Amino acid sequence: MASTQQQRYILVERRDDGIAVVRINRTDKLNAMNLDVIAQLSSAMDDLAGDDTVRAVIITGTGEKAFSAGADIEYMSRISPLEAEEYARRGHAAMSKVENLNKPVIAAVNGYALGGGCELALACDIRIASRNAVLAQPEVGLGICPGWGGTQRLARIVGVAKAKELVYTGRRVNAEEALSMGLVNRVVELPQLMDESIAVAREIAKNSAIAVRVSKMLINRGVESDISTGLALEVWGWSLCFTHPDRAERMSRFLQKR
Ligand code: DAK
Repeated sequence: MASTQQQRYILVERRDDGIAVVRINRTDKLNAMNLDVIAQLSSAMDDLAGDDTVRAVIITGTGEKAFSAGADIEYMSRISPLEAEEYARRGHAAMSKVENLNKPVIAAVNGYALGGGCELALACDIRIASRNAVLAQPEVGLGICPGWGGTQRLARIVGVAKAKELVYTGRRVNAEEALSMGLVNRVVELPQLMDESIAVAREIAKNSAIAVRVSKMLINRGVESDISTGLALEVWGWSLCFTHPDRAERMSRFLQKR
């Protein structure tokens, strides 16, 4: 299979506060995701899933211009149908690993998040955007539909009507508009983006990791289910928290006013 030479396209920084920062590192192509980027992102998610010292993950792009300009158009322009299938399969797997990682993932959207870049942000739990962020699903202009979850996750996050408008037109939205439609959770100035993302990650990290993990699983599975199934899952997830010493320790800490 055609593939660019192996470079470190994904940089993982494990901080001593339990937060890991994952950076897409392909600045010269505005962090566009070729097969190597996808493969390295996928393997980074596997590593982080197995690391209990990491309590929250932040994904961002290197540089000040782009979170990710999407799938690699140059690569897509020259691949065979079989390579396209592999690209699709691996891309979906990577996005699902982000979405279902056993700890929360924050997208720090530092500029363009287009096509697959927007879809990567959508797979994250929380999106914090810098003022210069631009988000869009421009795929239909390239003769393809969104393919890494954009037709599914976008509608679940902003609602069907807005998702249809964004996907059919491919229109770019700025950070403020993205905020107004719930596409991003908050907007900050670019120099504050990492501090703000780390602050949110720290707020998460001070809570019980098992309780946060169960909550993520319940919300993710719940939005795919009818309400009674989701509520039944919640009963089991809630009860599961009682198997972990964190619950007893944290409740007695409260009762003893520690
Ligand atoms: N792919 C490859 N290269 C890209 C790129 C991309 N998506 N975006 C930018 N680049 C490259 C440019 O070609 C240029 O490379 P050089 O010419 O310097 O070698 C470099 O990055 C800088 O870009 P520009 O010179 O264009 O920079 P500007 O500031 O002038 O413009 C821009 C920035 C973001 C407005 C522009 O670069 C742009 O429109 N880029 C394309 C954005 C886009 O349309 N993105 C959506 C791609 S489609 C799939 C599932 C999902 C998908 C695909 C497959 N499967 C299921 C298999 C997803 C599809 C997409 O994401």
